[in-house]
Amino acid sequence: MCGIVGAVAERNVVEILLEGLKRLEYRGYDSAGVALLDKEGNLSRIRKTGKVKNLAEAVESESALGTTGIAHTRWATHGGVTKYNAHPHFSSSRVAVVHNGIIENYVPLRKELTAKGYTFSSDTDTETIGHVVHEMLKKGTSLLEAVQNAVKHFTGAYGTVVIDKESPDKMVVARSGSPLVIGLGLGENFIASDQLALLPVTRRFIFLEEGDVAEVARRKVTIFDKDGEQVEREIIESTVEHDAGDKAGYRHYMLKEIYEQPAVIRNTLQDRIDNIHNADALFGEGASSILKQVKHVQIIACGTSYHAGMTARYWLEEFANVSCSVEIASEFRYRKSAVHENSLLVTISQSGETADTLAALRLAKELGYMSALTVCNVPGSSLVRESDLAFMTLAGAEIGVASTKAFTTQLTAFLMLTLALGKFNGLAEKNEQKIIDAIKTLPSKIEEALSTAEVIEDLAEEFADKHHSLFLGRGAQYPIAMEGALKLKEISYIHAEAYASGELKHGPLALIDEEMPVIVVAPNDELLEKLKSNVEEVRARGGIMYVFADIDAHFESDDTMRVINVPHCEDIIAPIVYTIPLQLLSYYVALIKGTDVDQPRNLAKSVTVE
Ligand code: F1P
Repeated sequence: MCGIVGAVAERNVVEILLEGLKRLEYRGYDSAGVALLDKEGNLSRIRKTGKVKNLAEAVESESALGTTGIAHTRWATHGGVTKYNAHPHFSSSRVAVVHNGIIENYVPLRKELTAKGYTFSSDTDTETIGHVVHEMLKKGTSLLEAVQNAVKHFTGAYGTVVIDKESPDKMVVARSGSPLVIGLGLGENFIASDQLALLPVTRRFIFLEEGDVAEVARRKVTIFDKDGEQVEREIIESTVEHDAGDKAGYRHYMLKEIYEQPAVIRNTLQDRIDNIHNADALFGEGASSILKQVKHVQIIACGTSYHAGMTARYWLEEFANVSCSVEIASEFRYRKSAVHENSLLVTISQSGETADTLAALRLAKELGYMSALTVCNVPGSSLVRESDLAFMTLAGAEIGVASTKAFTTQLTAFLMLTLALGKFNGLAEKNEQKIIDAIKTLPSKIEEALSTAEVIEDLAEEFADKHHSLFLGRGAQYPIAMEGALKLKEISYIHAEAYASGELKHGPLALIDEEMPVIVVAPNDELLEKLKSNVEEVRARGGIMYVFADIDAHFESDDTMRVINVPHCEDIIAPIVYTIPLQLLSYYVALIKGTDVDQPRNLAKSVTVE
């Protein structure tokens, strides 16, 4: 969470910082700020609540200038959304700091620092960083040494950048738990919490590792590892394409990303689906010999990615004959779990930086999983770097906070993992071919599913005044119902719950009335008759239903039920196809409600704090 950008240059860095913040706004957008040092060592600061554009207006009207600068877009953890809690934070008018993460011991630190005469002007944990560094500087050390000493006092997670008025041509940065990447320029250098921020100025990056502290000057970058040893880190040439400014004519990034799904699934499949037996090419070197031995798959993820894992479980157990458990990362990491024999840990994440998922991966390494695979959309992200194997979803940058194309490409990845594991666990060639043929129809089936948009836009009106809703599905469509409910919650702020429809009579039926729309996911599969009985249970209690159904499922619209036809497809790909109309539903309801579709309140795209 929170976006960080910093620069040291000969030129004025203000535009670089603002452009970087705009590109990072998906990480948090409740307030933003910038601190600048000019060549004479004058330190200035501008902070604004609200989006980066508010800050940009203020920066322009004040004609701000600086050759060294740090900037931040905030997702509040400690302290409300006010100008005073916005970063950068100062210690006196000497040290400025931006921070991503949580300093967990900030309460005792605050007490100690107050006793030493420091005054606090915010409610944040971050402000302690500036004061501790300042305290170290008073002992006559360099900024680098001051930060190296200061970090010894912090527990929790931080990606932090510090500048000091007395050393105007450098930044010192430290990483522990929150990602930071150094961007290398010619006679100028940069820092950011995500390479996307720096793509307009460089493509050469150094990804800092856990415990690294680095001094970033105009012409020199010096990195020290967690033991204080000077180290060389690899310089990586980025291949990431990203133009955050481009909505390609769509009103929102989310809509653009929904419509990109046929193309990005095609990308994700290309060169892979016809090469499914070459596990090393798909999942990384050594994958074949690892997958051969897998007896159990443990999937760990959060949010939408967790729903991808829940869906994958149905496929892995049914078609690959491998037992599978799925758990939310924040639960897994804090309980004692038993490790199955020959168990493969699979993390799923669009960002590759989700703090809980990363912590779960690190824990799993200690617990003795045979190997760790990540299904991820961001090359070079922490999860990719720290996993043994990686399957890269090729969804391209996803800017809308509510995940759409990242989710369906994750599901596509799991269909391929199912085939790869199936090969070693008795999946018959004939069935394998049937699955491959079905997977290949995905892009065109999704195109057809997108044609439901007009009908859905029309029925979205009926949701605008509702406060609650219920999503129902069975089998592999149960997690899709969960994902549909999550999308509606995230962007329209309508309370939405999902149930496996067999559970209806165990409680949720009590909620049914005409104010509670019930959304049913109804492909024409072997569970259809069971689902139809559940639909009747809702109808008998006066519920209003919206049924997303295969035409051959023979549902008919009437006073209490509106049927939306979804194109017929093979059962195995139905969870992906039925996701599309549910994404569209949440989008059009949000549009009518006038919410901020791409940046819904209180959320962020990359959840780098636990
Ligand atoms: C997990 C997640 C996303 C969601 C939102 C917040 O992220 O819950 O699914 O859309 O952006 O984070 P990740 O682990 O998949 O990056």
